[in-house]
Amino acid sequence: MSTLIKNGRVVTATDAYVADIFIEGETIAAIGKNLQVNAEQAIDATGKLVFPGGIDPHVHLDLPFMGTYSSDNYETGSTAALFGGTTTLIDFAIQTQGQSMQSAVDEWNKKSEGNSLCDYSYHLAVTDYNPDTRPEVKKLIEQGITSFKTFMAYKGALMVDDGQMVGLMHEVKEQGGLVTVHATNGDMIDHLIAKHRGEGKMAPLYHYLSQPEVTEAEASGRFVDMAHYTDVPAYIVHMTCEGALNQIRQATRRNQKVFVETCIQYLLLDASLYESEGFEGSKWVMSPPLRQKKDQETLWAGLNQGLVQVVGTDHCPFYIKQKRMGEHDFSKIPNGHPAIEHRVELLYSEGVEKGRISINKFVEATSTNAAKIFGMFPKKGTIAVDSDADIIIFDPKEKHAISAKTHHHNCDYSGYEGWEVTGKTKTVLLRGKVVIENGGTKVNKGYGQFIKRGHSSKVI
Ligand code: DUC
Ligand code: ZN
Ligand code: ZN
Repeated sequence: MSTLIKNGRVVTATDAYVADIFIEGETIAAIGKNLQVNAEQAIDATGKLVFPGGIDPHVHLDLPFMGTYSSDNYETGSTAALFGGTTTLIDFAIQTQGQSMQSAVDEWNKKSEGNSLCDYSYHLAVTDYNPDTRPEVKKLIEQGITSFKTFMAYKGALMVDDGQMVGLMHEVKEQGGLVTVHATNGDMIDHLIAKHRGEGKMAPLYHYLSQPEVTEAEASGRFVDMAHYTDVPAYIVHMTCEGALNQIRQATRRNQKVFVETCIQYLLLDASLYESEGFEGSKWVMSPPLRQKKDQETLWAGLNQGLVQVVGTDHCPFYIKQKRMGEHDFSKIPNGHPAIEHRVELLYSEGVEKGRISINKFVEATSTNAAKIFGMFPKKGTIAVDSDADIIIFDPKEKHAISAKTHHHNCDYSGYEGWEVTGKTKTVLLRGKVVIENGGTKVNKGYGQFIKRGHSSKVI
C-alpha cells in the first residue's frame, strides 16, 4: 500500500514546514513539496498539523495491583491510545518477588500478543535482584527490553533496597541498558500512612498528606547519587515537584544527566482536588499524588530548561467501584487514573496553544525524546525518510470537551470531565496504515507489534 499525505504542516522536534509525505509500505519513502508520485491513496492535510505518532512510555495495562486489576487491557487501552494520537506505548512487565524476570515477560506476552492495536514494548520492573536473576539482565537486553524499572516504595511487594539498586545499576551499565525509578521514600510513606490511619484519618486527602514533597525529593536525590556512582544511564518516572527537580538541577553541576519524565496530570491538576466533596478525591488518588500550583510551574519551566524530557501519563485506570475498595481507608484506594487518550491533545492545548512551550518542544516531549531515550529512534519518534510512518494528522483549531461519555478508556470517569481542549487528533497512521479516521478505528486487535528496542545512552 502507498499513501500520499498532501500539504500538511510537518512538525518534528526541530522543524515545521508545509510538505507532502509519501509512504510506501510501513515507512516514509519521500518528503517534499508537490511530490509527483503514484500513490494508491491520498489524504489532504491542508490546514492540518502533521506530527510523529505519540509515544507514551508510562502505561499500566491489565496490571494486578492493590487487590484488583487496572481496568484497561491491551485491546481497550491501545484503542484509547490511538484515538488520542499515541501510536506506541511502553507498559511495565512486573517481576513477582521470588520469581524470574523472564516469567514477568511471559506473563505480559499473554496479555499483549494478538490484542494490541498500537505498537508496544515493556520496561522490566525488577522487584527481586539477586545472584540468580542477575544474568537475566543481559538476556532481556538481547530480547530488546533495555530499560529496568525499580520502585523505592511499596515495601514487601515492589520495593528494592539500596543494595539491590546499586547491584542492578552496575549490571545494567555493563550490559548497555537504562535504570528507571519510581522515586519516593517508601519507609517514610509507610510510617505516615500508619500514623494517619492510627489517628482515624481515612479520607482520600490523607493519601496526599502521607506522601509529602520531601519523600520524593529525598528518594530522587538518593537515586541520582547512586546513578552517578555507577555511571548508569538513568531516568526518573512521573516526577511531580520542585524539590525533586532541584536534585536534577543540582546534578547538572557535576555534568550528570538523569532523564526526567513528568505526567500530564502533574502539569495541569493540583492537590486541591483531594478536598473535593465526599469520596470524589479518590478519582485522583495516584502515586506520587498531585502537588501544588508552584510545582506545576516548576515542571513547565523544567520542560523549557531541558531538565524534563518526557511527558507520559502513568495511565492506570480503575472504575469507581474499584476505588470504593478504599471508601473507609485511603490506603486501600487503588492508585491510578485514566489518561492515555488525552495526553497529546492536553499538552497541545495547555502547552502550545497557551504559549507555555513551543510546538517543537511539544513533539520532543510527546514522542521524540522517549524514542531516543528508550532506543527506538529514528524508527519511531520523528517524521523522516525510512522512519516508520507513525503519523498524527491534527486539527489545531477544533475545540472539544473531554468526558467519560465519549472517551475510549475502559473507565467510568475522567479526571478531566468537562475540560475544554483546542486541537484534535483526526487521522492516525501506524506503520503506514490508517488506524484512526472519521472517529473510528480501521484496524483490529493484533495489528500492534512488539518493538525490540536498542541500547541506551546517557545522552540524547
Ligand atoms: N502509581 C500509580 O498511581 N499507579 C500505578 C503504580 C504507581 O506507581
Ligand atoms: Zn510509580
Ligand atoms: Zn506507573
